[in-house]
Parts: sequence; structure tokens; C-alpha cells
Amino acid sequence: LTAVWSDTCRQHDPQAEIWVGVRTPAAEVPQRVPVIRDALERYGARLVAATAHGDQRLTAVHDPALLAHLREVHRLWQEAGLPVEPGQDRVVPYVFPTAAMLSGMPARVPTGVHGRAGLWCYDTMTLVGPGTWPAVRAAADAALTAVDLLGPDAPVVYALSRPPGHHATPAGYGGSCYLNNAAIAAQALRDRGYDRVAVIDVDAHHGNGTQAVFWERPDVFYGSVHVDPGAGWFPHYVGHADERGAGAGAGANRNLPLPPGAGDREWLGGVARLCEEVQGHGAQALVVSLGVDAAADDPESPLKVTAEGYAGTGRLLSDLGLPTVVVQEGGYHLPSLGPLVVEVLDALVQ
Ligand code: SP5
Ligand code: ZN
Repeated sequence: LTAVWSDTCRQHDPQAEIWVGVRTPAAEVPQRVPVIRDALERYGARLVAATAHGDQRLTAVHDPALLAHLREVHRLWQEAGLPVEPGQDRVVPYVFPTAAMLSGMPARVPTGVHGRAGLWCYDTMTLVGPGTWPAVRAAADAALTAVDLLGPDAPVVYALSRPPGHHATPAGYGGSCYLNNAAIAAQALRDRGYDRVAVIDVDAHHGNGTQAVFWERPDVFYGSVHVDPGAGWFPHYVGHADERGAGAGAGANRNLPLPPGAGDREWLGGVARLCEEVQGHGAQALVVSLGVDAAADDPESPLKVTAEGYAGTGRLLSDLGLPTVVVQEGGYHLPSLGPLVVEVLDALVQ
């Protein structure tokens, strides 16, 4: 197994998330990087350092203005002298343009960074600090390096991308995600000459960002199994079963929401169905958005997938026999995070 990582991914330290108005300790912590890295090392993976890639690979998926905003916002926030509580020097928007945009009236982009921050961010859980941009950039570079390394002698390559990416839309960050590492990898595979690519998302949450990127695209299938957003779970607004893509992409999107409390049987049934759809789509390469936050002991989802369920997930993905780039998404229970990632990867490389 080839695994790409970057120590720079540890530099992002959000410290907290503001959830329903309450500052709570962050679940998406820097320690996730060494925890997963150590498990890969014990497993005997070949660890490769991520290499730098140009911005064109990112702007193939994202609005260049989102990149510019993420690169600069923390510095502008500091320069504006906005009030911060001691030791909590993080960007959190307080006003969002949603209602103004939906009104149909002309809405102006504010000049002040405290007004403008909500234009690019859709929640209060996704904080930006001084190390956020280098880490976000390194996470995308890890995914792109995994695409580079994919080949006959490395048919499965894993990218330890952190912070995660699947909630990041073309022009909006949220859900602890800033740039969409999996979508960037899928587009890079398209550009490498794979005419049809599939993304299978097994994070506990729906990948609204990846779905948005490929919504009208027939060449990139997106399929996800996740906790039902209609039952009150993030990302709340999308991820329902009737969302099938639009325009030329109609039919190339499949959501399989599960009720809270669902375990291995329902989960593996969903993964198996996504694999069938990927075969029907005629995909020549696969990206797996691998979150392990559907685990029974994970604090961020009510799903109850076991270690055996994750091994079964890896076996189903392996049976597709496709060149596969695996990109890390969620997974927040630090004691089981590394072992569960290895469960999936070990089954996948067989
Ligand atoms: C990539 C990914 O898994 N993103 C997850 C985003 C969903 N987070 C939802 C947060 C729900 C409230 N969490 C509060 C728990 C206390 N830390
Ligand atoms: Zn998740």
C-alpha cells in the first residue's frame, strides 16, 4: 500500500467549533494526522511525502476567489483589529448573504472582511487560523500526489488529506472542509485520461461539496451512503435520495441516506448498491472519500458501523478492480481512527 502524507497538514488548528451558538472543542484536530500516520506505519505502508502542485489543479474545481479568500482571510482579520478573546484568534463569520441572494435584489459584496467572510463560508463550525491555508494546500497536494503515483505497481494509493474536503463546494467552505480534496483528485484523474471516473463517499455525512462540483457532469459519478440529513444531520439541506444530478449529469448522482442507528447490514447494503452503480456508469478509475465517522464509537454520527463493517466496505470496493485513490475525510474517535482506516485499506489492496 502506498500512502501519501504531509506534516504541514498538522498546522491547521481550529481549536473549536461554534455549534448552535456554543463554542465547543474541535473534533477535527491536528492529532488526527500522526494517529493515522502511525497506524499506516505499523501496517507497513510505503509512506511518501506530498509534492507541491499548481493552483490550476484547484481552480479546475473551485472559484479562484475562494482560494484567494482562504489564503488571506486570517491575516486580513488580524489587520482589521477585530475583537478576539485571548488565545482564540480564529475567523468566524457572523453574517451570511443567503437571504440577500435569494431575494433577487442586487446584493453588494462588503469591503470589510468581517462582512465579507460569510460570502465564502456557510457555517460557524469551520474556523480559520494562521496555519489553515498551508494545511489545506498540503491536503490537496497529498490527494494530487496520490493521483500521480497511481499506476500498475500502485493500483491503490491513499492520501492522508487533512483537513477533510467533501463538504467544500465550488465557492464555499464548511463542515470542517475548505478545499474538496476528493473532487480535486477526481478531476485530476479525468485530466490524466480516465474518461469516466466515479467517487464513492463512505464518510458518515453526505458530501454536499463533491455532489455540487459534479452535479451537471455525466463523466464523474458521485455516490454516497450517509446518515439521513432529513433526520437532522449535517449537511441538513442536501443528501436526500431524490437528488440524481441535473442536465447532462442527470442520473450520475446517487444518495443512499440511512436512519440514525443503522449498522453494518444497512451500511454494506448501501455500499454494495453504490458499487453496482459505479459498474453501470462504466467508470475506469475510482476515488473513495474515506471517512470512518460512521463507526459506533464516533462522536459525530449516530451510525453504528463496526470494524468488520469497515473491512467489508474495503472488500466491496476492492471487488470493483479499479485504479483507486482513497482520500481521507472524517473520523474523530482518536483511539479507533487509525485501526479503522487500516481495516478498509487492508481489504482494499487484496
Ligand atoms: C468531514 C466531516 O466529517 N465533517 C463533519 C461535519 C459535521 N459536523 C457536525 C457537527 C455536529 C455537532 N458536533 C458537536 C460535537 C461536539 N464537538
Ligand atoms: Zn463526516
